Amino acid sequence: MIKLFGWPISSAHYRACVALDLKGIPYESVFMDPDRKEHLEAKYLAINPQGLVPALVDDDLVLTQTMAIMEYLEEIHPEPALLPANPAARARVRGLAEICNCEIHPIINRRVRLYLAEDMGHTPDEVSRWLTHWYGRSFATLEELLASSDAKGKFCHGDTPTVADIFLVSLLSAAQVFDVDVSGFSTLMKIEAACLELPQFRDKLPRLL
Ligand SMILES: N[C@@H](CCC(=O)N[C@@H](CS)C(=O)NCC(=O)O)C(=O)O
Repeated sequence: MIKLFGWPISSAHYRACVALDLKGIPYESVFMDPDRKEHLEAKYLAINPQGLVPALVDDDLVLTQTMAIMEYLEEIHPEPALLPANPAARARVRGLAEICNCEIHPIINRRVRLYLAEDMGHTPDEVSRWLTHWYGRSFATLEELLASSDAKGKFCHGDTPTVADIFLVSLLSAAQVFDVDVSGFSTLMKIEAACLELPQFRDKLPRLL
């Protein structure tokens, strides 16, 4: 059976869980404790030298990075599709997902927050300003792109969930854990609400754990 290394409040582990659950692929989560730095111990670094979660392990196969994991799942298990069939639509969906994956997550990540606080001596208020600023910039872009798009339906693209929704909900959920006010992004909020009607999105939501 597939093993998914992570921890319950990890937004990236959540993304892999939602993709696996939407596709109905069985797996087992192997949780580590980030406060005890288990993800930086030799045992896990042998699996993922980056020291980030999730890592998907299936016998000899080891995959890291949630976008790569989702693309792999899409190829081996195409239904239900998490990417539209049309190439232009696929690129649009990937572009929306990458705003979360490349422009938000790397700079609000745990190790960045810890570096700001512990190595650079920033106060909790300053770290909070950092998070609010960078979430706000990218959520404002996403709000604009989605609110003005004819391609948006109930979800980011049409009326079925795609990788864009999985990335969006994972980062909205993390923002709310950090008390970043996201209530002004009404289109994003509506998409999140539509996603959370589905048990695959709702059941492992980081903020509920
Ligand atoms: N782009 C990566 C991000 C992975 C990532 O940053 N995971 C976080 C947890 S949500 C992590 O492992 N953080 C550990 C740390 O910052 O020390 C992906 O999507 O898989």
